[in-house]
Amino acid sequence: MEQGRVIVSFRSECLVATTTGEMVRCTTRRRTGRAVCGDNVDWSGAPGQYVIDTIHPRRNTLVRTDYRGRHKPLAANLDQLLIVCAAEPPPDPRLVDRYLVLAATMGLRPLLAMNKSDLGAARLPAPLEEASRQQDCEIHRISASTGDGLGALTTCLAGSTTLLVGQSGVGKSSLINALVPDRHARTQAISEASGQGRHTTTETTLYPLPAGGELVDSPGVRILRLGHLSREEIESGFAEIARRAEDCDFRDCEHGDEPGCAVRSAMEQGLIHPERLNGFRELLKERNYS
Ligand SMILES: Nc1nc2c(ncn2[C@@H]2O[C@H](COP(=O)(O)OP(=O)(O)O)[C@@H](O)[C@H]2O)c(=O)[nH]1
Ligand SMILES: [Mg+2]
Ligand SMILES: [Zn+2]
Repeated sequence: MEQGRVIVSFRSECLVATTTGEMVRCTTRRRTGRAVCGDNVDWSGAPGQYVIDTIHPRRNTLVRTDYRGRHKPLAANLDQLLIVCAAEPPPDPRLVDRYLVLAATMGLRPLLAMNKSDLGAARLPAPLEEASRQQDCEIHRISASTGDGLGALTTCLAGSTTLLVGQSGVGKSSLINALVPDRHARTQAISEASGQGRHTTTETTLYPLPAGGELVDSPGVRILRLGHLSREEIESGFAEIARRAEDCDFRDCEHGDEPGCAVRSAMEQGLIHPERLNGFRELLKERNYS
């Protein structure tokens, strides 16, 4: 039996990076369950018939929730969340708030990359700047086109498994291409080894980085449904609100027009950004109580 790391998974099959850097195609058995990108596994068998014997316990799991509220695991064992923004398309603070909640609930260290620095020094919207300060989110100004700032970012990614997220058009694909020099060859090798053809490009995939660490690209997380989260989980992405909510008169205060709301009064004193509070309340309302 040997150890390995799952690079990409399909229905009952997955590609495993072996300890010697090869890639093998393995089948999962019903009793071991389905492996996902980032799983640490034991595998064995003869060429062409490799199987996953064990999926090691997951430190955390990235889950996609569909419109019916069903959960599907996409990736496991992540350390960091790299939120990619750009001057164009302009950042959406509400979306970033959601990513920060995702990071906090999964126990991921959040990082923010402001891409396209070659187009000029873009100012972060105030609520976004506030969000990154409150959630200890390091900001990197980078350009996937010119390579500006990629050295410092590479150092930040080394030794960790980092999930890449961000709205369409901010330069995620360009950034992966810049950070993973053999990406094209890898994608082809993955397609060949999997026998799935171009289909693989839509699957959550793990890329080893030359300077250490791994990047996880997951097209599936671009729609972030957070309706299944508890109030406490949502609060974990809003440190400045959670701290003051303890002093509200009502335990289930929604920080609207309730009397004795400490959060509202903190906002009126300029201690909480109104857009952060709006974003928080929006997420509270989105919760489904099923
Ligand atoms: N000027 C500039 N354009 C960039 C940069 N990175 C990406 N782009 C462009 O932004 C567009 C979207 O990039 P893409 O990587 O496809 O974004 P994705 O949708 O997040 O994967 C493309 O036209 C890229 O050439 C950058 O650092 N500077
Ligand atoms: Mg892309
Ligand atoms: Zn309140």
